[in-house]
Amino acid sequence: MASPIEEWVEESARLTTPKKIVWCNGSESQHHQLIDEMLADGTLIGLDSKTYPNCYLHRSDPSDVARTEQITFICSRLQNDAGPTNNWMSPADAKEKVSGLFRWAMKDRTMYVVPYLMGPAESPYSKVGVEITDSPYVVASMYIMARIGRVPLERLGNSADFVPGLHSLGDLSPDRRYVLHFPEEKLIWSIGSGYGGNALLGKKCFALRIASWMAREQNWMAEHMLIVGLTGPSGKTHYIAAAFPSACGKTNLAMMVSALENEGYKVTTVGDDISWMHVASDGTLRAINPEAGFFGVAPGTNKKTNPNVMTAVRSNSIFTNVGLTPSGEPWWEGINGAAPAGTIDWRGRPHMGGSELVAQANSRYTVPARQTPSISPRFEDPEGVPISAFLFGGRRARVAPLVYEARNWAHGVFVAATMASETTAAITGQTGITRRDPMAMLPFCGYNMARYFGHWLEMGPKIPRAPRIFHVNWFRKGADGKFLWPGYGENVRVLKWIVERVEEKSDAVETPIGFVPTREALTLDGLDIQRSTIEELLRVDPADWIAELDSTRQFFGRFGPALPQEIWKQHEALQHRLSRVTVPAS
Ligand code: SAT
Ligand code: MN
Repeated sequence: MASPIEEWVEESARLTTPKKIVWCNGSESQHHQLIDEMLADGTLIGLDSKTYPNCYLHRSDPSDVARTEQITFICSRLQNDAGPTNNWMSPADAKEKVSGLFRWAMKDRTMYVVPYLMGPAESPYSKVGVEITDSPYVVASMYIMARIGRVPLERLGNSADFVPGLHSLGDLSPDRRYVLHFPEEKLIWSIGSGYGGNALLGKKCFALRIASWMAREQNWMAEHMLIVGLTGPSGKTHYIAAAFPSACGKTNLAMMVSALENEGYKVTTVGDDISWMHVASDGTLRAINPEAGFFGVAPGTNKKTNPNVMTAVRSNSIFTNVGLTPSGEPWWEGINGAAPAGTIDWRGRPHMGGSELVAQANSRYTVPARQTPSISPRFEDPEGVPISAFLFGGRRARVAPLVYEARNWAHGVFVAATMASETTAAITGQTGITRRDPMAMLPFCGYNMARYFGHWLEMGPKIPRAPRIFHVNWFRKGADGKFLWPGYGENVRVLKWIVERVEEKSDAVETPIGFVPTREALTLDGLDIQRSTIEELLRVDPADWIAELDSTRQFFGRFGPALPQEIWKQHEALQHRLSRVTVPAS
């Protein structure tokens, strides 16, 4: 008798009619055979084998370079289960509309069956997915980003406990492109795109959208968070999970080189994008990184902003939509000075200088996580790492101080739910527009976000040793429009204060928005920064925060009666605390 996975493969083959089916076993030899085929047909270009051994460049269709939120749908039975911030289609409508696009889609192509495991091999928290795809580039990327082949197959056996994901490039036409999630069936359908976030179904589709739905049903948390360890001079390591919207330096923070290394503070990387967290028997919240690789934005990455990843990408990596130098090395804006003469741009054309980009703005590297020198010794720990603190942050030129601690769990959930970031020119062409992105989950929550806030509120009391909740802002600007805080490796100074708060060892002042460090509580030795700058970084301006209350009231209003009352209670309480410190205009 056919196993559930075999049955699903047969069913998918009847629909998409591939010319051949290949089961991926995760072996190096099979991976290299696939790479050789892609080198032969031009899907991949080999990079310099001395400086970038086993590294490749892929150029995507120019219309297919980023996630496409407008064609991403949650197909729950009830529209209200998707909520006001997700696109919704009924499962029946979605299947009818999109099965037509899958029909015969693999006619002249090979169908690859990619069983994959999200999470460490031996972890009770890991989960199996199976992706069917007609893109060998997707298979080679999944080889880096997840544990594929034998390991998940053995774990699965004859069980039906896997998340199926059907993917086809289709004809790559943007108007026949869909990324569909059927949360009740735990099923994913994606057609018309080969781009990472749309096509590597283990990442955003499974590990966030489907997993967030499962997590709510099963009392755990699937979050868009990096995970880092901060080891102090005593040798004790605290783990921190942090959520930021895009373009806020998440990957750089995850792989940061501590500016306090001489003082004995070292940062290690567990994950750069996603965290799955369960309450453990010792009362801690344990986090695993479900991924095995990093899929990071290349432009702006260099030896200064992220030396660890620059070392990591020197082998076994795939670069997508970056430039190619005459010596066969990858190149992107910000890597190091000007592009060498003779560099080819991301579309494969000679770069003529001027303002045309060499690398596409969302060009990427895909690299095995274990290759970063900063990788945590507990990266593969099946039990996960205990989380001491959550960090939420955004890009705010004003309003938010460098760091503050929430008053308690419920207040922390409110802080996270009001998270916002100002857009950068790269995203919209308009700068300084404040966008709310609660928990950085707006595009990734697989259900109604009002209920997601409710899930967060309910989780706190279930975690005996719950993480403390903090908000950070590396991007505050002075009157001259310049950043006040140096950022990057210096951010460790803020992490140190956070860990000392967790250990009840550092000072803070209570303000209406929460606890802000005293100037003395921040370790600033060796940093050339003026006293007035620090004061400005830590300042809480009640007038700014009162304006913020209006904006958050409007945002929460979108969720109607589904919004937990506790969120409104927190909003009122903040208003009350602010009104006590502001002198009314007479
Ligand atoms: O764009 S992706 O979803 O592939 C990656 C990311 O946004 O973190
Ligand atoms: Mn992400």
